[in-house]
Amino acid sequence: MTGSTEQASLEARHLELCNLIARYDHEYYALDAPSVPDSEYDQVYRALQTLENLHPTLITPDSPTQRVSGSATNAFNSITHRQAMLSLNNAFADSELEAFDKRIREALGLAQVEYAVEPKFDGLAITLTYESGVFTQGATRGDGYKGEDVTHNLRTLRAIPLRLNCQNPPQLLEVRGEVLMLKRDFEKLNQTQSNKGEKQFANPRNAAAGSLRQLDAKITSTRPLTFFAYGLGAAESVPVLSSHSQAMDYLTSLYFPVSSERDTVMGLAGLRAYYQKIGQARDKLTFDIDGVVYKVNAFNQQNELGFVSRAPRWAIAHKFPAQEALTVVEDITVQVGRTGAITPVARLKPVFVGGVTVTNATLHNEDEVRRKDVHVGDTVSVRRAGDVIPEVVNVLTERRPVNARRFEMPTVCPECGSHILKQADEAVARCTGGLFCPAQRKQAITHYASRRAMDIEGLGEKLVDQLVEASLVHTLA
Ligand code: IWH
Repeated sequence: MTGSTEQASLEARHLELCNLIARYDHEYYALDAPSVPDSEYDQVYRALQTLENLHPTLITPDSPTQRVSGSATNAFNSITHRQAMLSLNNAFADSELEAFDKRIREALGLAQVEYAVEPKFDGLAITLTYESGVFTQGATRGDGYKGEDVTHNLRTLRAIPLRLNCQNPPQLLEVRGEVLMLKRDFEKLNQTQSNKGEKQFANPRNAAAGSLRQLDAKITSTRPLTFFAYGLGAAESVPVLSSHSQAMDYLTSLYFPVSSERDTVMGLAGLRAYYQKIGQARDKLTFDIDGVVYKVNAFNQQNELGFVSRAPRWAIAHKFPAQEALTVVEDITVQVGRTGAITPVARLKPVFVGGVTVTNATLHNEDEVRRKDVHVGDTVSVRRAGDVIPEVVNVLTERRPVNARRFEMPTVCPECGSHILKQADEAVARCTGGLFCPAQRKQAITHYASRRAMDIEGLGEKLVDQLVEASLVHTLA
């Protein structure tokens, strides 16, 4: 081969590897359906690295190996958005939803309107700029008009294409979406942070925000962030798109992840059914959401409706009950479990969270009380997700009153007076009373009689409590 044909075939091989990795990233992050195991992905990635090491002139700025850039900066530059990133009006009650639909039907003079519907990600709104198909800039929403330049950090997210998957790319395309951390990745990150003796994040949103606002993109690249697109900003020479759902299909074709829960529905009844459906699926989703978003689907109808002050008249965010709220710890007591495990419990000033009024939150064990540094009198953030026992997420130490009281683990069981012992290899302390302890006895009997054990009809918690308290039952036999 002559020099130039050899160069051409190396370039072709380079492009082939880059495109293959871009496709694998899309399958993994956008479709949630990788076509190859991670080991194969790794092998292709290493092949690309080897090729670039042998022939550094092949390296392009949008090669997957170039996601992490050189050195750290000391500040983020301010960026003015080409098109403002406006906020959405919120609806909390069904009556507000009804009013939204009514306003729209009356303004459009229609009996029923088609809506595009999607979960509202609880992440950070960003905008991505692509010029001639190449990712050139990424910024936070900021105040909606000006945001911060976080391009270097966003480049490290494999969910964000460095080049649009498209033959004739638009001259300009702004993609709006949300950076977030999946719940399982957040749990893992907190575990690693704790192993390294570093700070814990309160929730996936805070973890995503902290990771995105790192001055060193190398740190961001180690954080498991992902991205979902939900709209377009400024656009030049894009194909004709006549609805939000078409725009989302277009973004998918370019390799952007868009929510797989997105849908279109007809009228108020469709909105209500979708709200119910996503509300029920909320805890099973892999990411946190704080509601659902409804948009009039047809762009010509959106244009007819226009804006009121700073928000579109054609869209609304229908919120779910918050899963976290602030309240005060009025006391810390302990509960005795079926096997004697002593669990510290925060007694709270009643607070409405996750759709119910919560008065207790588990503190798990003594180590956890120390780690979270919970005192009686503290203002704490409490989380209740689904049917899981409410828990204290963190303490707002700056609000700690001077007379706050430190929790001391009792040395004797509050139920039976037996010694409480903590085995060196266990996190939990236990009451040593065994079935002599009425708390343990009640739970042992209830457990024995329960559906999944002996299934003794009628012998539930209430009856067992009465039998034990009246000293009528001392042993299972
Ligand atoms: C070694 N992953 O980020 C290794 N299978 O198509 C390589 C890649 C990944 C892990 C570990 C967890 C994750 C996999 C794919 C695509 C992108 C990606 C894939």
